[in-house]
Amino acid sequence: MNKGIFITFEGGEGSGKSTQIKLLNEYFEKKGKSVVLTREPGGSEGAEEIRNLLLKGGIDRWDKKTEILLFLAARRDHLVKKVWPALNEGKIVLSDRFHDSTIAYQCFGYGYDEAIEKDISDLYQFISDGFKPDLTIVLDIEPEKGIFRSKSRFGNDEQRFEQMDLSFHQNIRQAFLSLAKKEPQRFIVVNADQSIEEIHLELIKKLEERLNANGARAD
Ligand code: T5A
Repeated sequence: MNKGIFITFEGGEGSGKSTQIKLLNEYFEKKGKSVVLTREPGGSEGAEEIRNLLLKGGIDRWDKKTEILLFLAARRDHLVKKVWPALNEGKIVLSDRFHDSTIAYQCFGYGYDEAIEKDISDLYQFISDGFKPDLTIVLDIEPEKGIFRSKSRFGNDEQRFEQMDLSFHQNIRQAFLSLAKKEPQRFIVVNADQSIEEIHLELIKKLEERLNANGARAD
């Protein structure tokens, strides 16, 4: 099991995850690596259907617990149908968001809730048997700047979470930073308030150092 490398990207809205994933994909492909790009919510056929339910519509479309169950159902389908098969074939899987987003958004976004955190942790164990990413890259940027970038894009109708107020997004930023502090061996934090090229270079440098240290060289 898990001969490949599973790398997840996390961060607030518009922090540049999709942009950096594409650049990292090109970087790995130049080295002859076989890479799978994916995202959450979504990534598999069934999970993409659930994505539409989650990201479109008004803020109050779902109550808190229904929302969590939908994210976790989508994650299970994504793991079973796409992530685990690719890892078993020795591929590098790059995912735009994964379970840390559920902890940050559903557990800290609306204000920290200890009971919800415990429930999310139990549900995650149920759907994943404790499986975790090998590495998680957090693109860190002030929420105002990220949301501005995200909203300037044309034709994006998946804005359910972007409509939340600023304190929601500030809670999320702090949540990602504290998750990174708790698990420094899994997380890499990159300053996302730089040019696209500068972020890419910082990311590659930190990633290579970490992969070498973990004995999982990517060259
Ligand atoms: N969610 C998700 C949960 O609540 N719980 C969960 O468990 C999960 C998995 C996903 C939403 O669902 C929530 C979180 C999200 O609200 P999404 O559409 O996938 O929705 O939203 P995001 O992941 O936030 O994706 P975005 O596309 O909005 O942001 P990205 O991918 O971080 O940013 P990117 O690369 O698309 O860039 C945004 C814009 O900025 C430009 C790009 O060209 C683009 O126009 N840009 C830069 N501009 C200047 N300088 C830079 N360095 C730039 N980098 C990119």
